[in-house]
Amino acid sequence: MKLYFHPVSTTSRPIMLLAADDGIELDYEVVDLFTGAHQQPTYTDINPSQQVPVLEDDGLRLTESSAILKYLAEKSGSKSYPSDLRQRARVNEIMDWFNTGLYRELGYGVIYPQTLPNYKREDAAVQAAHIAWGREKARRWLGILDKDIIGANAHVCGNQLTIADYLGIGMLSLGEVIHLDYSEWKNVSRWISTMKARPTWGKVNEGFYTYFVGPYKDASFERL
Ligand SMILES: N[C@@H](CCC(=O)N[C@@H](CS)C(=O)NCC(=O)O)C(=O)O
Repeated sequence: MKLYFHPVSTTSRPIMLLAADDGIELDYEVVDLFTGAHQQPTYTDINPSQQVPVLEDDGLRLTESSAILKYLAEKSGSKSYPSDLRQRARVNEIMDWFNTGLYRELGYGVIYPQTLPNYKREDAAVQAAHIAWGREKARRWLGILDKDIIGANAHVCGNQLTIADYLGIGMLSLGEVIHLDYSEWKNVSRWISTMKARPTWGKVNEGFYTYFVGPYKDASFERL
């Protein structure tokens, strides 16, 4: 199986983490987002959305990180995607919640407009209003993640690690680029520490820290 990816990518890192944890063998092919390789015709033929990740498996071509996580976990029989119908439904629910709620406001509302030139609004007032909107909504989602989703549990779907944890930690760790401080959300902070303590975390996220977090270490940002 082949994974088109980029090492800093919020949506590639969860798949790399699952693969590393479960020993799933993938041929990794970097699509260099920094040089615009994803916008070239050869890659647009592979994914018209011009985004990573893309998984190829024997004639199947799959986009969308959430779908790829589910496919790989199901195919490899990973414990991180429970076979029990109700438990699996819960995992799917939380993955949708991350993708359609928290990521939109935290990633596209607050972090990307401050770090990626193509997401920055040209008009300063529009940029400020966009970030203010994102910040308020992201704070609300973080409160729900903290109190209602994680609560006293170790993980986002109870006490077992699931692919929802992999998807979510990609998004939450993105906050490190703009030095976000999640300490007021105690359960979220505890869960982030748990995920980052995984033995595979450092190696999988080496590129993220080198090429995304590192270059912004002395920059100042609007935070939460
Ligand atoms: N919904 C997609 C989003 C993929 C996505 O946003 N990928 C980013 C990297 S994290 C990308 O390729 N961005 C390039 C661009 O949009 O120009 C998924 O979950 O896979």
